[in-house]
Amino acid sequence: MKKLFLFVATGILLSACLNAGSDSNPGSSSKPKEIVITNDLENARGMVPSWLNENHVINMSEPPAHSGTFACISNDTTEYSYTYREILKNINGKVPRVATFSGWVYTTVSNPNFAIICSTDEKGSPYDWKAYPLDKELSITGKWVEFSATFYFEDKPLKPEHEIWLYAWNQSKKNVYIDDLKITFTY
Ligand SMILES: [Ca+2]
Repeated sequence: MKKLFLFVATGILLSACLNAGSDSNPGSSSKPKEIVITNDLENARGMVPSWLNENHVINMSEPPAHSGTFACISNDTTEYSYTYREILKNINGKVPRVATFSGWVYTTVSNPNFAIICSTDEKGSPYDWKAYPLDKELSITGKWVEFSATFYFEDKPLKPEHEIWLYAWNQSKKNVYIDDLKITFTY
């Protein structure tokens, strides 16, 4: 019994030392496993760094925005939503394994042809393109509902120089709004 206790105690001590060693290693600051970026669109018109298409963010009255007074409209003239765009190395030293784009969506037509897009560019040329359709989930009109689209990059590994784009693509021609966006990069 004594031997077992000693073995367990040594194991705990060893793992504690290893943790302390990696944490205190200068130059490799402990990076978070997740980076979360939120945007309620209230300041979009003032140009938020890394975000594009701020002219698709409008002052809402009917329907009201999900938060505050601003949300993003998409329809036949503004197919592409307010968009997050950034070079991966500007977000974190590592490339993400997973990216999740979530938020709130309001559709005026049931089951719209509407998808969340995650694309990556290499030196200005398309590298990868992924779509997460939301048409089946958006069966109810006239109501804000939560959405979440997760993208995995194992199949085509990313490089720090790649530029990532995250946005909604509305091909339904009818009004679909999004608000309170949240991007989570997992490393
Ligand atoms: Ca808002």
